[in-house]
Amino acid sequence: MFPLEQHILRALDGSVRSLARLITRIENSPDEARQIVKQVYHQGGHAHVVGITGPPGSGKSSLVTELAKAIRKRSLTVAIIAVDPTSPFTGGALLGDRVRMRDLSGDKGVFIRSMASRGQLGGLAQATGAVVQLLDAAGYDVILVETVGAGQAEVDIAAAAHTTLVIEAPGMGDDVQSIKAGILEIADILVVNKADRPGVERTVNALRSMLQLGPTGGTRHHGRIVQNHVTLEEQDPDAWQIPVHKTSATTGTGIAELVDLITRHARHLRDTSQWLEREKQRGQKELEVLLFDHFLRRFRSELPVEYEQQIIEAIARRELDPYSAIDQLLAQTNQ
Ligand SMILES: Nc1nc2c(ncn2[C@@H]2O[C@H](COP(=O)(O)OP(=O)(O)OP(=O)(O)O)[C@@H](O)[C@H]2O)c(=O)[nH]1
Ligand SMILES: [Mg+2]
Repeated sequence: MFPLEQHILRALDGSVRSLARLITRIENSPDEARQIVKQVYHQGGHAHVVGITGPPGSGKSSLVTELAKAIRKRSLTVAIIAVDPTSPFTGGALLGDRVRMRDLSGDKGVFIRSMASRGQLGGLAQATGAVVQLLDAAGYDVILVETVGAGQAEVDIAAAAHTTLVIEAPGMGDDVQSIKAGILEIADILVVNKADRPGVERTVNALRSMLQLGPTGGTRHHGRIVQNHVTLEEQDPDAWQIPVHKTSATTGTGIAELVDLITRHARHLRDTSQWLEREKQRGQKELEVLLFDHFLRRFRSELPVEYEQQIIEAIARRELDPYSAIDQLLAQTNQ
């Protein structure tokens, strides 16, 4: 086995094998993840990171596959990370994705990897963040990160992107209830996939009204959705019009236009200096995840396991409230 440094050098030099090995090590060891990111971080900063989230079965993986093909046609390289927080194993549910993404295999300009939860809280977000840094440093132009939009962790992962796509499909609950408002909040581009199916317009309209977009559309200004009540001339040029875009991953309808929208969003961020703002948001999220993990681990390493258990039991028996518990724990660890 090569030492970590060798793999890093090889991965940055284009070795897909070493890249894959490093990702496994990131997944298995937060300490190695830290070493890897420390060494590669300064080489990154070129990739356009695109998060793709939405309810199960809305067609994210199919869409990601088609997007990757369309991006390759523009002579850009693509890395795909499919994050499955619901499964502790890679494989299984992702087997279908492998079949779907088979069209992409053999293309050296595409790297595909699925990541599954290893059980620890925050662990997956942390590992995904590290993998994105590594792929960026390895030189991929576009990094597509697919997550199921089921919980906060997934939303966080998708939101740690420059551009976030929220995917919906017709017939998944006519009122688009399967999409939670919190998920819409993070969308830069709303995609109604399966446009070859009946009920597309209804879903498009439902999304528009959920966002309170109104006929002129909604805008995102410095990361916040603003309702339009001003005329086009009055509009802040920094504001981004959140498009509701129809695609079909099956027929290919709307895919090239979706790549155009993704590219246009990146250009918009750069033209309005919001790119740096997104980078700051990404940095902040990453810091929060790392700090959380760091303090939790430090805290636990300083406490006997039984002590934490005793506290938890005392809380459960209502002998101790959680806030007083924190006071006691902090007193124990001198923090
Ligand atoms: N008719 C139609 N079917 C589609 C389209 N896109 C995806 N599908 C089908 O929808 C099903 C789910 O597609 P996936 O791409 O696995 O969806 P996903 O959102 O990645 O699913 P999870 O990862 O399990 O959340 C598959 O049977 C696809 O073939 C589309 O545009 N039109
Ligand atoms: Mg999928």
